[in-house]
Amino acid sequence: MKDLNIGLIGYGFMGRAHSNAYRKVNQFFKLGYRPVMKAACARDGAQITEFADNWGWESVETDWRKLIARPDIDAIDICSPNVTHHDIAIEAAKAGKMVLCEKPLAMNAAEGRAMVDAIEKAGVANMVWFNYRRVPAIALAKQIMDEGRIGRVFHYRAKYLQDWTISAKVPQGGATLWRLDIDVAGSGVTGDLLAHSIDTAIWLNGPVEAVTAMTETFIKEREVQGQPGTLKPVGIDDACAFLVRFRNGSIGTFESTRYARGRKNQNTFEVNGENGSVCFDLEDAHRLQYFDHGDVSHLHGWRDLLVTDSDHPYMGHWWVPGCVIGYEHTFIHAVADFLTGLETGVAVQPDFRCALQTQLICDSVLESARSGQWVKVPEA
Ligand code: SOE
Repeated sequence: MKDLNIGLIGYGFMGRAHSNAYRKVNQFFKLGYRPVMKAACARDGAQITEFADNWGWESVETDWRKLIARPDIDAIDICSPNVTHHDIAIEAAKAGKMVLCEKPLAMNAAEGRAMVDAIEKAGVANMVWFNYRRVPAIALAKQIMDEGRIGRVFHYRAKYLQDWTISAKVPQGGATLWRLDIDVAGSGVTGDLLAHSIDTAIWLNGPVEAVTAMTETFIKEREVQGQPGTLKPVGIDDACAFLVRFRNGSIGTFESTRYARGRKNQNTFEVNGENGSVCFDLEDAHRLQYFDHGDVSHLHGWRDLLVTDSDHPYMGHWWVPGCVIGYEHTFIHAVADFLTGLETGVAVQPDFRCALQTQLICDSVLESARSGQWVKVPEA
C-alpha cells in the first residue's frame, strides 16, 4: 500500500469531517493508498495544535505557503473559507501537489476558471468535496436513473432549507459565521446550499441550459462578529428560488433559504420521469422513495427503499442490512473514491472542471436575480 501524505488547511466543521474520513477510510475500504495525516495548518497556532492533537495530525503549520512548500506533502486539502480557495489551489497546483477543495469551488466563476486552468496545466489529481453524491440513497437514485428505470425525465424539483440565521442578533464574519459575510463567502445560500443541489442535479439529470431566479436578503445589516456595535450591510442572499431548463428537455425548480423555521438541513429532490419517479430527503438519508409505473396497476404506489443492503452503493463496506450509516460516512466515501481514482487512473468526479460548471450555474442564478432576465449558462 502506498502512502499519500495529506496537508489539511482549516480546522472548522469541514476540517473535522475530513480528518475523520482520513482516519477511517482504510479500516472500511480495501485500497492501494493510505492517507497519512502529515500536517494541519491554520493561522492560529494554539487552535491548530489542539485540533492536530485531537485528530492525530503529525505536525502543524501556521502559514499555508510553508505547508505547500513542504516536500513531504503530496496533497493539499482546502477546508478554509471560500475566499481562500483560489490562491491556495493555484499555489498548490503550481507546486505539483494534488488538490482536494471544499465546496463551493470559488467565490465566483472567474476565480473558478483560473483554478481549473492552473490544475489542468499542472496535471494534478483533484476533487471538490460535494459530499452528498456519496449518500448511498442518492447514489442509488443515480443508478436507477442510469438504468433507464424512470425513463424520459420531465421534472426535477429540489429544496435546500435551513433555519439558523433567522435571528437578527446572529452576527456575521469570524471563524464560525464567515458564511454570512459576502467578502468571505462570495454568496449566501446560492453558493453554500444550492451548489449542493445543483451538483446533485447535474449528476443525475445532466447539463443545465438556462435559469431565471429571485433572491432575498431578509436581514439587511448584522453586527460584525468580535466587534460589538459595528454593523455591516448583509451582502449575501438569505433565500433564493430559481427555475431551470435542462438540456434533456426537462424543467426544474430549486429553492433554498436559511429562514425555514424548523428545517435544519433539509436537502431534498424529486425527479419525475415517464415511467417512474425517485424522491429523496437528507433528513431521512437512508431511504429512497421510488415509484415504478411498470408495477401491475393494482399495486401502484411509492416504494420506500431502505438503502442498507450490501448491494446498495457503498453499503457493502459497512454493517449488516438494516444498520444505517450517517453524514460523516459521505466524506469517508469521498476519500475512498479519490484514492480509487489514483489507483485506477480514472479521475474522480466532481473534479475542478465539473465544480466550475456548478459555479457557473450559481453565477448565472445570481445574475438573473439581479437582472430579472433568463440567463443562458456558459460552458465550463
Ligand atoms: C451550512 O450551514 C452548511 O454547513 C454548508 O456549508 C454545508 O455544505 C452543508 O452540507 C450543511 O450546511
